[in-house]
Amino acid sequence: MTTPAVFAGLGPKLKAQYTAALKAGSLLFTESDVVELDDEDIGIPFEVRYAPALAKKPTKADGKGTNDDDARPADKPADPFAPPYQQDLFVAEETVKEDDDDSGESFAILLNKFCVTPRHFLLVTKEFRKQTTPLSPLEVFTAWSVLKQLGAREKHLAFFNCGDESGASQPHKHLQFIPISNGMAPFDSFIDAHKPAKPQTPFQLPLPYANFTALIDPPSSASRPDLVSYLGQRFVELLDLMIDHRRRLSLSDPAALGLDADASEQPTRGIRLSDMSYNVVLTQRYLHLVPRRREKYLTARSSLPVSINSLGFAGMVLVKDERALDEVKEVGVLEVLKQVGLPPLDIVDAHLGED
Ligand code: B4P
Repeated sequence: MTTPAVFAGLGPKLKAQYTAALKAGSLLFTESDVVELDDEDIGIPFEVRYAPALAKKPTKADGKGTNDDDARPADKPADPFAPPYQQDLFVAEETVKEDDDDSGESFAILLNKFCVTPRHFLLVTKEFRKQTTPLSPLEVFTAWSVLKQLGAREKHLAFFNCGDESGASQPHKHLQFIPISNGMAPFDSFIDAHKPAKPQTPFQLPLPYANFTALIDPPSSASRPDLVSYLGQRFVELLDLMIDHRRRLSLSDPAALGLDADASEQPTRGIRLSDMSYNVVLTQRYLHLVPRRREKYLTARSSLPVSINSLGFAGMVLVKDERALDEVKEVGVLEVLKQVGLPPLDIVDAHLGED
């Protein structure tokens, strides 16, 4: 018996629900302009999306906590990803199991209420789980299966903002998905050009900030339990590298982590995975993880700092202010990403590529 596909028939459901929600006014689509900013040195075709209307949206820093707190009636729960779901935004729900003996994990797919790209949607856990917990093997598998299914018609990219400095504003566990308009994410070619000879080895791309990538290339005959375990393992390899990098950085450059120089005497002090901020980008072909130093790029001229989430590290930066846009154009996207990421370590690089 073949295992049924995860979220079967999702593409047409997403399209129909998005059209209905937009028409009903349940979803707020914000217009934006995209400026291409190819980096001449490394050749990544970065995209900067300028959405001035978003500047008026309340943020965590305004003490609003969630995106639609202002509009929330007193009796509505503060967690927008908890059931009962807003019907117009609800697309599907499913309990995904590793095998028949597994009780599985239940997920819902919801449209993003505040999107700047059409059909931006979220995969949320039905039970409340903290956004600061790492992705489970079944969560990586479910996200990858959704990408694979949708990719047959339209390529998508998934992302996970984890931790206070990652750009996350909602504490309920969620991954997000956006369609890739031309079928190629900005980092695809760069990753292809730097992939190691042994595809099973995670690697660091030559960028001015720490980053870790694992290629996804499971055997075509892999069973579902094998796939869950394979994808979970690929993600854990990246987490391991991030933890190792942080430990080494606490010795060599504690200030980069906001630590006192004394911290170098106790390199493991205070390191808890749930305290670490990082971004994850997932495509059908790779997982890319970037540890974070801070959420916002502080601009010199604009009063609006530029908040960077995982999409920044997928090569897509969002700005809400014209002066910030000019400044990003002037300094280049890599400089922005460098400031909000952590320094790369040669020593970690040396470990990558070993068996
Ligand atoms: P988080 O992980 O908490 O944070 P985020 O994506 O960075 O979004 P944020 O809310 O900080 O928005 P921002 O102004 O920076 O994600 C929560 C997600 O849930 C968001 O997508 C949010 O919109 C959505 N949401 C909140 N309340 C909801 C509700 N009641 N029902 C359903 N969904 C709800 O950015 C604005 C938007 O632009 C975000 O969606 C962001 O992901 C997206 N974006 C950022 N950079 C982009 C880029 N370069 N290209 C395209 N889109 C981009």
